[in-house]
Amino acid sequence: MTEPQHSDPLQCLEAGWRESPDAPFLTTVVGGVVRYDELELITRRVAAALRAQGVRKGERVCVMVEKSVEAVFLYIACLRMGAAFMPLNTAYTATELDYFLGDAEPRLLIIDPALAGEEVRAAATHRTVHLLTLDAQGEGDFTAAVDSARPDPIDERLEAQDLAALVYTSGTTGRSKGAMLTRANLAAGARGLAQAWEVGPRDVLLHVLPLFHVHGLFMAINTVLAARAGILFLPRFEAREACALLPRVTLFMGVPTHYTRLLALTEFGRETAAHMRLFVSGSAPLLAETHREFEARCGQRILERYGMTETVVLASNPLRGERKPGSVGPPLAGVDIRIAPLAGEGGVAADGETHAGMIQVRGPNVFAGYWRAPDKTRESFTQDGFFITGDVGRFDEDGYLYIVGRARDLIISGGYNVYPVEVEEALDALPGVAESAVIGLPHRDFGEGVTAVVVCKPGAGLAETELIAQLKRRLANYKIPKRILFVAELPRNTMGKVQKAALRAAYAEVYR
Ligand code: MLC
Ligand code: AMP
Repeated sequence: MTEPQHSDPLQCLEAGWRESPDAPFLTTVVGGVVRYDELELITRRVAAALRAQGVRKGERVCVMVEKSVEAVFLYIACLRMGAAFMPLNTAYTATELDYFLGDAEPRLLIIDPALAGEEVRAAATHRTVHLLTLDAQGEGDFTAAVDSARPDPIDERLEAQDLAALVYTSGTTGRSKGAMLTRANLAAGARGLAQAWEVGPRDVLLHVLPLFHVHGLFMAINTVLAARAGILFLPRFEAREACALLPRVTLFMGVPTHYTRLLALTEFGRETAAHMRLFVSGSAPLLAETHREFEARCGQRILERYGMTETVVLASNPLRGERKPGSVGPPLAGVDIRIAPLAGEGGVAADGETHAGMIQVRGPNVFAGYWRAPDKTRESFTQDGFFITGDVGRFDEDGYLYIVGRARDLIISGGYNVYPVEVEEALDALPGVAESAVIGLPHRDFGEGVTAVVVCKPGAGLAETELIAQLKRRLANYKIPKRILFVAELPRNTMGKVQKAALRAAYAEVYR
């Protein structure tokens, strides 16, 4: 195992390049290999292409592309020149993108050509953002710009507190906010995981996650860089293909949906997992029953960990100690986690366990605040500097954290966050809809299935398929309800508040 000590993600990369120049950094399934020493040259050329487009240190580069090796280079090139990488889910609609461009004011938008329709081009022009394309095969006018660029000779002066990434995350109220992650935040996350999981140059990670969220980007790529490990790169997760590739790797990082899909394959078993050193799960709760079924099937205990866009990573079950099903483990080294009493409750229980309360966190991995939203930033931190996560948890007597609920109205579907209020607003704006309530219901594949309960206006005959088709024009596809149920009225308490718990109980069996 190596001891990754660098306090900057780029230094991590360059250390790898110097110490093992011909080690493979990334291998594609069709056999392409990018060595560590090649990364230097390639990312300097990408940086030069960015500079030629007018991008300077501190400016945002908005990237809304399908997963590709070139997208990885683009991210590392931003790190190299100190531009803030701003990834967006390719599922976002033109309306959603327009908001992000207006809020972040990036210098450049690099987008998949299939997404760069008239509406998107108009939004970019109106926001005075220059647009270049990059497709899933790594082709596009951005690639043409890179091909004609000479390696950028400039070594920027980069500070730990410089902005490295702006990652948008939805709020319970209002629109998405950009979480400002510094270089120090990214380095702390990468170091923390490389150390905790003893990742080293012999490890190869099967990379199946999207590159537009912190899991696939910072936890996966940065940890590999920090440890000088390698990546076997899959453009998207397909269970059968992933299963067939497991014998070539040692590490896997996934969301619970990946694990339930692997378990659904009859061919997945001890033999396929025999070469694996570690399976990690995060981004959503892993059911204790999935944990047990997985161990029974292949003999490996999934290691569950807990993170957030605003904090990269916070807690992890131990590599060597006990991995407890249902728990996300103790805090990582250097991370403070405390449980703050919820109204009317709190304190330490007699047996050393804490009562459930709000999870608050502090540490070098915790972000610098929300982009251009000082009020929201202030509200999200306590006076003594702890970030209020919005997750409800408790510690057991061994110091293992359990996430037992959420203090915010949030659904996590297949590892993607969906804020019901956003879907409700979109539904309520449709003709014929009087009101709606959006809830998450237990779903075999996605963990929670986004579900809408709708009251129609008198005389309006609404069909589920038609409402779904209309929503698809407004919202990213993973936010679209899997089912829309019609009711005469929504259950309310005496204060007039919709009783979502009653709805969840009434419809708990919809997807079973
Ligand atoms: C896809 N679909 C989803 C969905 N993913 N619906 C609900 N929830 C999801 N997560 C829908 C699409 O809209 C589409 O519907 C249909 O499923 C098929 O789309 P697909 O693209 O073919 O899906 P698939 O490749 O099977 O995707 C499933 C998945 C993906 C599990 C591989 O969702 C995924 O990569 N999840 C990982 C998300 C992630 O990286 N989260 C990390 C966040 S960071 P239709 O109707 O349009 O056909 C974080 C911090 C931390 O949380 O701690 O990690
Ligand atoms: P995001 O804002 O997309 O980064 O999602 C972060 C949220 O995902 C956290 O606040 C948690 O609610 C949830 N999350 C991440 N990891 C886990 C986990 N292992 N178990 C339960 N929830 C998790």
